[in-house]
Amino acid sequence: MRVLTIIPTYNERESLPTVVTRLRAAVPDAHVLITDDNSPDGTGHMADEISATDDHIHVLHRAKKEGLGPAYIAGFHWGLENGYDVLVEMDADCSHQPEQLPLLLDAVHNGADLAIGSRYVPGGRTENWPLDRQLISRGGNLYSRVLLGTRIHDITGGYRAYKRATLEAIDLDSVRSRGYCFQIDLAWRTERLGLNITEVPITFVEREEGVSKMSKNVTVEAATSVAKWGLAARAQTLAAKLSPRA
Ligand SMILES: Nc1nc2c(ncn2[C@@H]2O[C@H](COP(=O)(O)OP(=O)(O)OP(=O)(O)O)[C@@H](O)[C@H]2O)c(=O)[nH]1
Ligand SMILES: [Mg+2]
Repeated sequence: MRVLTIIPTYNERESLPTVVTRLRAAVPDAHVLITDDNSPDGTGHMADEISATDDHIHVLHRAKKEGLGPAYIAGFHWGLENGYDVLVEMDADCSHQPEQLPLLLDAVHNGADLAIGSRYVPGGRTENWPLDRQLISRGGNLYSRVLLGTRIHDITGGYRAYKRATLEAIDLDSVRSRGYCFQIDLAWRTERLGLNITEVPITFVEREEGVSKMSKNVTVEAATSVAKWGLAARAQTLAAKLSPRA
């Protein structure tokens, strides 16, 4: 399996060297793609320097900050074009511990079309996460369960491994989500395609360096998008029930 781990970055100078070093040590065969949105703190330049010393590390420079969604979509296209079999999502701030990546890759190896590193299945947990963040995260998952009827416990989680065929089955260019609802969007598309989703327990660790990109806009986007998708799905189910049978 050729594995590509995509790490989106925006102002992650303090965290980037650590996450890359830990990842290269944990899974030496995996390639890494740093997808930087022209970070004002020079993360993109730092990524170029790191990549110049290691042929497993690649950099995708994007013109401006557009959110997590477009950065990942660009990374997925790059990975698919370059022939990778598994495409991994990982945050730059070490909240997703690189040492746990083999757990996700094992799940894919054992048949998962999408493996999600989950905080909310038995064995999964968070470490040093402030109560307000825990509540937002738990609330987001509950909200998604109620409105979408999803069976996924950690649908907002961003530590994932996608089989290439899963991303090929999703119309990536139709994805409009920019912030964290991007994670919900893709997981739900995968679930609705009837593909195999496995949740693997992980320990999510609060970032130690750098600044959060969590914002009110991101939360509002997620709340309204999930409500919209839930209503659209219900309308579709109703229309199917009402339509005359052949
Ligand atoms: N390329 C790109 N990366 C982004 C953007 N927004 C966030 N990221 C990256 O996405 C990952 C997740 O963002 P975080 O700021 O860690 O979000 P969070 O985990 O909810 O917030 P913290 O709890 O404070 O860490 C990090 O690697 C960020 O650098 C963006 O607009 N563009
Ligand atoms: Mg983080």
